[in-house]
Amino acid sequence: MSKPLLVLGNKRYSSWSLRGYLALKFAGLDFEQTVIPLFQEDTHARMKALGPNAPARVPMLIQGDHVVWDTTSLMEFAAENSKLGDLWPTDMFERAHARSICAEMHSGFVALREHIPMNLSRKDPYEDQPEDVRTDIDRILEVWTDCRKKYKESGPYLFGKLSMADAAFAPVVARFKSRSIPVDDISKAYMESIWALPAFAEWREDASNEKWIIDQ
Ligand SMILES: N[C@@H](CCC(=O)N[C@@H](CS)C(=O)NCC(=O)O)C(=O)O
Repeated sequence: MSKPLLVLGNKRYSSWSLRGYLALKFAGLDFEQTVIPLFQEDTHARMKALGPNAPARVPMLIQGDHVVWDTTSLMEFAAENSKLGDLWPTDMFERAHARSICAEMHSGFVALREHIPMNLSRKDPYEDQPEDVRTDIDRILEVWTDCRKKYKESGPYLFGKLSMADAAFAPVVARFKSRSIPVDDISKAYMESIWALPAFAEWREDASNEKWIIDQ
């Protein structure tokens, strides 16, 4: 069978694409990749043209006539097919905890997304902190420190061992680092562990070589 194709948005900006990419990398799956630049006149048409059921959103994974889309299902697909062991905690309640924080990430943090979008080229501190953004930041730090305190014995990631929850929160690490968001020591150490992941470093390298700059 040929390798699946992972369709991504610009690596500098597309936080959902980063999650999908890390999910496949964490699972040790082999794939080809292509980037469809966002915010272009033909962006949606190019996405829709990729196959039956192709959504006008990235990431999506295409294998023959099959399309897997929306990051949550991509993460589940990667975890089910992982060549590198379990990517959800094996304990039922820890697994539910991991899925809960991924679901919270997927459906929430609207103010953070709007005010501090991922932009891997930015290096300026975020000065303005409206209350809804502060609330989102505080909640994320609470999620991280709670996980790290509970699961620190088994490793440096949210659930000790690397899991899909780390893929879900990696773009937040990028946002906090690029905009110098003040964080507690536990969160800082967690952020450094994620930043140092080889797959994330590769992604940043690719992002820095992209030619597309989006002003907004
Ligand atoms: N719920 C989707 C969200 C995907 C999404 O919004 N992706 C953005 C890029 S980060 C996109 O495709 N935008 C295309 C557009 O709006 O034109 C997921 O989890 O994958």
